[in-house]
Formats: sequence, C-alpha cells, structure tokens
Amino acid sequence: MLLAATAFLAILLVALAGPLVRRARREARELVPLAVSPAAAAPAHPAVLCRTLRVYFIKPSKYDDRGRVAHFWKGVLPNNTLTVLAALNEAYNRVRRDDGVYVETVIWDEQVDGPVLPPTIQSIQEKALEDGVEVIVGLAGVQTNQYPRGRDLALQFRRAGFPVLFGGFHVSGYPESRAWARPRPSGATSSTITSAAS
Ligand code: B12
Repeated sequence: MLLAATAFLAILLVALAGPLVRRARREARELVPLAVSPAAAAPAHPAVLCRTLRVYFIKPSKYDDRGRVAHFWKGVLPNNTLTVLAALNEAYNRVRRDDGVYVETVIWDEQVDGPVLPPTIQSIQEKALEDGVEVIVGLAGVQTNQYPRGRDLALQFRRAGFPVLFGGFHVSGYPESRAWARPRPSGATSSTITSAAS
C-alpha cells in the first residue's frame, strides 16, 4: 500500500514538474548573454576628457550701520538673479555639451546663506584643488547699496587668485564703478576682475 502511494506521488511529480522544467530550459535559451547585451555594447560616442569649471555666483549683501554684513537669521529664498544665472549655465551644458567643458554652478546669497568669510574663501580654494576643477567667481545682481560689499568680496577673491566677474544693475548702469576692476597690467597677477554688463 505504502509502495503504491509512493509510486503514485512520484508519477504525479514528474507529470507536474515536466512542463515547468521544459519551459525553464526554453526561456534560458532565449536569454542573451551579458557580454553581448545592449547595455554592455560599446557606447556610440566614446568618453571624452572634460574640464570642469566651477562657477560660484554670489549675491553680496550690504553692510549695516555698524559695518556688519546684513543677513537673515533663517533665510530660504535665494535671489532671483542667482537662479536665472544658474539656469543659463545649465542651458550652456545642454547646448554646448560637445565643447569638453562642464560648468558646475554654486549659488550663494549672502543675505540668505550668510556672509562669505575669509575661511569660506579658503575652503572654496581647497575644495577646488581637491576636486581638480577650475573656479570662477561671479558677483551677481549687485545693486547700489550692495556695491561696497561686492567690491570688498571681489578684492578678497582676487587676492586669493580667483578670476572675478562683477555684474548687476549698479555696475551695468554706472560705468565709473567698474574703473577699478580693469585687469591689472600683465605680470602683476594672473587673476582679473571683469564687469559683466547686462
Ligand atoms: C524683482 C526685484 C526685486 C525683488 C527680488 C526678488 C528676488 N528674491 O529675487 C525684491 C522685491 C525682493 C527686491 C528688493 C529690492 N530691490 Co529690487 N528689483 C527687482 C527688479 C524689478 C527685477 C530684478 C530681477 O529679478 N531681474 C531679473 C534678473 C535675472 O536680472 P538681473 O538681476 O538684472 O541680472 C541679469 C544681468 O544683470 C546679468 N547679471 C547680473 N549679475 C551678473 C553676474 C555675472 C557674473 C554675469 C555674467 C551676469 C550678471 O545677468 C542677469 C540675467 O540676464 C529690479 C528692476 C529691474 N527691472 O531690474 C529691481 C531693482 C533691482 N531693485 C532695486 C532696489 C533698490 C531694491 C531694494 C534695495 C529695495 C529696498 N529698499 O529694500 C531691495 C534689495 C533686495 C536685495 N537684497 O537685493 C533697484 C536697484 C537700484 C540700484 N541702483 O541698485 C531696482 C533696479 C529697481 C529700481 N529701478 O529702482 N527687488
């Protein structure tokens, strides 16, 4: 009796498992080996070495009556000019992606993110060296009441060896405010300040 039950179970197992095994074999034949699957195929465009240019767009704040850099205790909304400039850089990356230069953008609104202090400038320098990227500083959207702070920042960044651009309503509308920013005679320093007219 036990023998008959065992034999019956064995026949049932073979009958049920048979089609499953055949199906698994069939599907295994349909699988494409990894080595020739589309993902592993050589890319149509070979990798190209690409320079990274890290652009810091900084919106200077203003000095208060006691000469401190005014900033919010908790700010959340960076100035519109910064986000517009960052979007323009992104557009550059899309449109000129074959130029071999990738533009990375960091935005910093002093009023929202806090003052850019000498240690901040030093860490920007160190991070650039660590990451092997070139850096340009763009003081952005500078209005008349922010101009003294913008100019101080420009001088500090230039002293640290960064090329500096200076843009916004004030420098665009009042050319005299850009006179001091002309590149120094060659040999004095490799860095420059250039005004960006809108
Ligand atoms: C919107 C606006 C505001 C908004 C800003 C909202 C926000 N979070 O962004 C609010 C209401 C907060 C505001 C406040 C103030 N504003 Co306002 N504002 C404007 C307005 C109407 C548009 C500015 C804007 O967003 N433009 C769009 C951006 C994309 O353009 P942009 O800043 O000009 O930048 C372009 C170019 O200049 C250039 N560019 C700029 N920087 C750089 C840097 C580099 C490296 C490069 C390559 C290019 C570049 O590229 C940009 C893209 O094309 C202008 C008037 C105007 N038509 O410009 C006044 C204006 C800028 N404001 C003015 C003033 C006075 C103020 C206040 C001081 C008012 C006050 N008493 O509190 C405050 C200052 C606030 C601050 N911290 O900056 C004056 C500035 C006057 C002056 N002599 O500087 C303006 C010109 C109005 C006026 N005619 O009086 N403002």
